[in-house]
Amino acid sequence: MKEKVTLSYNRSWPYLFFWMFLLKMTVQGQTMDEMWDNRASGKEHPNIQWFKDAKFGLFIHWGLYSHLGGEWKGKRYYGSGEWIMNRAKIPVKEYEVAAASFNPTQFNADEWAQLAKDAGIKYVVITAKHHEGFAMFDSKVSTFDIVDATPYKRDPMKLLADAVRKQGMQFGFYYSQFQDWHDPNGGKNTWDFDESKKDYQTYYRQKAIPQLKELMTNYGDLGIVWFDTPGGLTKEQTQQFVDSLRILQPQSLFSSRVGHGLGDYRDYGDSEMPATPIKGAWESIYTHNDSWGYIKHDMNFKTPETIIQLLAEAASKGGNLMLNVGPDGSGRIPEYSVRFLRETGKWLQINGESIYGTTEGLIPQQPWGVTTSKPGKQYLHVWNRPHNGELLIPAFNRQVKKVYALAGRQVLNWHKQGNDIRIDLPTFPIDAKNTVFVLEYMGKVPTDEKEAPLIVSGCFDENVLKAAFAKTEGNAHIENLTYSHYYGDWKHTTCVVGMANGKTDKTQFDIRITEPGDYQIILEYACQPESANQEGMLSISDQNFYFKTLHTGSFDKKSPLLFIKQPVATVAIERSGQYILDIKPVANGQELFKLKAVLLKPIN
Ligand code: FHN
Repeated sequence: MKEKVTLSYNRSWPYLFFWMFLLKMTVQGQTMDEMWDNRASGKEHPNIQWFKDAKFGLFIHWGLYSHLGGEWKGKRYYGSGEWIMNRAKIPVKEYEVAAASFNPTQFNADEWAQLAKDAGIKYVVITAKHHEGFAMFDSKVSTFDIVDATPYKRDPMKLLADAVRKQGMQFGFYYSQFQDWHDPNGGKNTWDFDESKKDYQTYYRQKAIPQLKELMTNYGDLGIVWFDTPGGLTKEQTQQFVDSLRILQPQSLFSSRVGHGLGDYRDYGDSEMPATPIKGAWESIYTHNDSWGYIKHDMNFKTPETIIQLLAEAASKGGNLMLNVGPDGSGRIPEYSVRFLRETGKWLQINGESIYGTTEGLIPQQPWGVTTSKPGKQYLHVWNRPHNGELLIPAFNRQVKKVYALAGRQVLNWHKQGNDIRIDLPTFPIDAKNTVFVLEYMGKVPTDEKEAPLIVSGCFDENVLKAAFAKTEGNAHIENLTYSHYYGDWKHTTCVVGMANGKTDKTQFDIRITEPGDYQIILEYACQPESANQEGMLSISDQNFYFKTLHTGSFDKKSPLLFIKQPVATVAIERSGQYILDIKPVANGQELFKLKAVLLKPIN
């Protein structure tokens, strides 16, 4: 998509836009990486520490779209309910009519803030204006807002900002700075307005900036201003845009989607978790069901266990989780969001020490779970209990002082075996969501231990070697594939791709098998039609195993990427120790497959 941008100097905005001349330019079509700009400025914001410590945020998508609930003229829409105006191509005039019956009388700011508090949330970010262009606050810039255009007539943002701060949490606004489907000059409404005739600068000058100024002036201290889907500005213009807003609230953090690498912290793609630890402040954002905005027929909610494990995973990689809820048009948060958030809060009440204020774990991801750190402590988040009740901390060459359960502080026996630590676990329910143990130690843990081999153990039903941890040769390389099921419900899968040449291309996993025995080896992959029916070879422990690829489907961003789990070998491992498992095409041909993982299952 091409965006035509006309820049014009305006005397009334001297420090905003130093555009001295009438200038015309074209901004190249946006890629997804630009829409989801995840680059931060690299300069540490003086107020970043609260954000780094917070770990758990609540995202709220609430707008006029919530009133429609994913349905328009009797048709149900799936995925991204906040995009209904765009997807149903609802003309501005018709969309405006919906506001006349939007009356969220059930909205109770104190209840929302109490829920966030109970859930263990540390910051709340709500959509003040989404792409639909409707302001959920009292704006003097446009009458298309909740006070002027609806029977509700009050400003819920004011009430929520106060209630959230009263509970001791940080408060922030989401603002769609470029896409505005209501404004003739705003980005991306192509069904009412001719994109080539738009003057984005007029839109920024007349709507986005004045509204952002309202938000940054009338609602107290904002912890965050969460920009989204940047567009229509060059880097210099974005810098001026940022500078003009920073003056109002220098302590506010700006999300990376302000664009051009000028944010204060990194936001990953929607529902994306980085595969490995990341330095600097960052956040993963996830929907609770399959949509950001309320959809009445979307009941696919993530369970408390999934939320807790996502939270621990983000913390183990050094980042935050901001989980979204989509309240309905009456102002109620969906019941499952309420319940599952409270469940998460109960877990955090006991285990919060292992999440808040932590930094990335120093022990690489294990078959049992992940770790988070505080000085002299490793928090061991155990998701999978080893069958023999002995937790292996591989190659931990530090002086261990003490190991105990975080809940109840029960001290545990442990012993050293070579460089490994082996901890005797107490019994805990097999379905526990995340049981945390604390390992206290002396001395520094060098970060190069992250290079340690992946553990494969006979004490778990399944050991997953993820593509992100593979070493690749030749044309083989690691790629993050992004696709959606419905619409905007993005999925991200890291795969090894590009293995096509039998002589040069290879994927290798360095593993350490801790229990000898028989293992079944399974390849998890997606395979396009042209890749199917090719021969590949897997080698381990001086044995070669041949297999043929099976067709699963084509890769296309707009549909599910289907993965098959294909058993390809049974192997006897005589001794515990280090092994290399590699996979390559037998001959030259098409890409062998998109390899997501290799699974090793002990055979008892
Ligand atoms: O288009 C929006 C979408 O509706 C939602 O607000 C998400 C949240 O990160 N941001 C945009 C797409 O990435």
